Amino acid sequence: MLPASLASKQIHGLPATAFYISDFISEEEEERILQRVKAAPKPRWKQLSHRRLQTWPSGLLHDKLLDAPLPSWLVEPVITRLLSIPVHLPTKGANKDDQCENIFFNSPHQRPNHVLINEYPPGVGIMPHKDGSAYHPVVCTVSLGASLCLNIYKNDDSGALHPEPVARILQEPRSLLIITDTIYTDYLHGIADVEQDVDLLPSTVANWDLLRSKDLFASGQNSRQTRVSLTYRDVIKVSKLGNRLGLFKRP
Ligand SMILES: O=C(O)CCC(=O)C(=O)O
Repeated sequence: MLPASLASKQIHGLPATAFYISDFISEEEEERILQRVKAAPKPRWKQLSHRRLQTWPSGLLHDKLLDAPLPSWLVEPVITRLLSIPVHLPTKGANKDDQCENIFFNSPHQRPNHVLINEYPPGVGIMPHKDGSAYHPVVCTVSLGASLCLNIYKNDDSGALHPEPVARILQEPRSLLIITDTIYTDYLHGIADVEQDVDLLPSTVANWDLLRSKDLFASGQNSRQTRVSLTYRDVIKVSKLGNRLGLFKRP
């Protein structure tokens, strides 16, 4: 069941602003998307040292995306559903259009146009990083297959990374995490290279109250299994060249 607005799903106790919806897609939808990810032809995968990833519709060139549609299995149900959720509940007397603004209402294309698919086997994470200025500062992550913790980091005054995360967000399979505003622009995020997330407690997991299956983490531990993430973003600069050459048709 989708929330009436994102406001009820805000992760409090974090820098502004992050939202977590534990049951964003169903088990059937999760399975269908995982099948499409697995069915992608081998050249779609970019193999990094421990992790592999797919980039849809294509990688960026000098921070620019060649205009091309996303495949329908990345649009339905995720983008349609995402755009259907207003950020705030309507307030009495407000203009109707203002009441229904979703999280992409002020992004250049009013919707995500780019998806990264990352696959993390147990023990594999991603270094702390910022997503950077090629994207409008909203990133929406759908998690598939398994749970893990996303760590949030801050640079100290000299610009060096403070090694201890300032917060942790536990992402369950089928959940949606939205990161925007200061937490997007001023903080870094990363995933530790561990086989187990430990010390999981209401006091150490920022989104504990919003979790679907707190009981699964009652031992304070999460044994990692292979987790796939879909990260949706709006790339600011889009080149129409791909369209003019007729290079891309919706797969
Ligand atoms: O898999 C995730 O949740 C994070 C992915 C990520 O940090 C990225 O794509 O930049």
